[in-house]
Amino acid sequence: MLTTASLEAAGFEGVTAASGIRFQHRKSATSRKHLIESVSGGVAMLDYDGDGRLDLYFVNGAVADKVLDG
Ligand SMILES: [Ca+2]
Repeated sequence: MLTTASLEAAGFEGVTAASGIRFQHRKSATSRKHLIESVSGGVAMLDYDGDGRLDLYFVNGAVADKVLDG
């Protein structure tokens, strides 16, 4: 299991708080196991605005019934 201590020992440094990122992944897994429930989150890094610096695009989960109902 990865811990903060083991990551720091491997040379990684936590910079999330200092970067201002406030993302928390939320999923809404149900017993129906719709794809969007079980594979719901992720992040993409791309230069969306063409300024030469990577931008982050986060995707979160959703309750499938709300999505299916429109
Ligand atoms: Ca950019």
